[in-house]
Amino acid sequence: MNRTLPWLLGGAFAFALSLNAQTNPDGSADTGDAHDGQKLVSSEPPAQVAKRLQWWSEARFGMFIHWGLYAQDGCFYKGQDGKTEHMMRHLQIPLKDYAKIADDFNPVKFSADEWVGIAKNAGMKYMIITSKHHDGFAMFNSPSSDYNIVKRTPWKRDPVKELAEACRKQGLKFGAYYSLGRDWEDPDVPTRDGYRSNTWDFPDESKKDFSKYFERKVKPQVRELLTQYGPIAVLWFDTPERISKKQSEELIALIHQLQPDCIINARVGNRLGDYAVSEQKIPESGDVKPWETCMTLNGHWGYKKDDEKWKPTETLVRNLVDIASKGGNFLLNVGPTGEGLIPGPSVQHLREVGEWMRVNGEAIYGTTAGPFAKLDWGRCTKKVNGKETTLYLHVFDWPKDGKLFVPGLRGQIESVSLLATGKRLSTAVSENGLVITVPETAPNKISATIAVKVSGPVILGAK
Ligand code: FHN
Repeated sequence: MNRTLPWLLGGAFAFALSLNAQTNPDGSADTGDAHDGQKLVSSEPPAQVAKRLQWWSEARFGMFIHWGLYAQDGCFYKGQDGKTEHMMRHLQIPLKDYAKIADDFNPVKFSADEWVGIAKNAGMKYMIITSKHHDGFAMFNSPSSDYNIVKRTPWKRDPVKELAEACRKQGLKFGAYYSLGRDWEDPDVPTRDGYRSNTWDFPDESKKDFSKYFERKVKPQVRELLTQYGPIAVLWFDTPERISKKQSEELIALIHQLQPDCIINARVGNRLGDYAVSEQKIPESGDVKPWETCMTLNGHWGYKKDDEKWKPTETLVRNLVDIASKGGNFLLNVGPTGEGLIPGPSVQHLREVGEWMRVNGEAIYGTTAGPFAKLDWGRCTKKVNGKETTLYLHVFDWPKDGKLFVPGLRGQIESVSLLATGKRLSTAVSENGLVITVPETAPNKISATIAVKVSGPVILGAK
């Protein structure tokens, strides 16, 4: 018998498995972050996807919430530093011991109205909360799995229900994050490299069958999320890991059958989904496909009690402007405490972002990427309304000589004004672009907006 045949078959199987486990063409691990230059391969007509995404594209700015048992003591466990919301994995806490955290999880200071009010006041238009993170603990009433916040905590309330209702009351869209390919409670969840599996309770990766977990937990819980809480605007999947293309497609079909308007991100796996995820980073340039940058306010997704390194409000505003100027959405994360409070510095910085948005939100909401490749002094977003185009110039570095040069801009300029006050500004057309005379002091030192209204096409480039 040919002795090499089994090796060949084994190798082929391993290769097939690796493809099935999602690797990029260059062999690098694909976290489902399709914003790696790869095209999304949605089977739907682009116009149908664009229609579903319309409110999302106009919203531009949302709140991400990472909340779970790991928040009980700020990602610490019995005095040990669990580092992040991956605390259970970092400290290899046995499931039976980790589950006991729920016995004391009693966030009596939680107020859905307050959390939604903080998001709304910041100018955010949608909210996405972790319904189940990698620890497998459902932060919602899940009849298919008793390992959930209503069944296993003294608090006995359903924050997903309360937040969905509060969002509807206050006019925000509501969505749920769901850890798809990592679940440290279920014995059948292998990961691409094993490294992100629960190998301390369930050591033998080769015995794990993702399809059993997919049928037993994923599909029932996705169905619960889409039938228990009214409209779910976004299902934000994470870490697709070993899901097959067929299973990704099956999940999308289930979601669309239950809620056709529900947006699905690309971490549903296998280059499917409605938009790409750029985690903790802002792409150098925009992208043809819809995309969203998700980012922490400090260095952690979940509440980390010893992390006080909060991003300054200037950074948050300029990130939002930068992302919008490239046509993306900004999903900014908060990590509430075990008591149910969003940390004070998060609230303060979001309040300050809201102050900026109340004056300049028109230059973010409903805009698309600006036409300039690069502007030394800031960014540009664009809004087209029939024959009229408004270019919003976001000036980070206010010119000291009172002259703002817009390279290459020509076309029928109807008006140029400060968005904050409506004050009209004078301009001069040079052969290389437009020169705007600006007041000595910027209306806002973080980012001041100038609205340039152009009738007809915006023309770029020297005469
Ligand atoms: O491992 C998770 C992490 O905890 C967090 O939820 C982020 C959010 O995008 N997603 C995974 C890392 O890519």
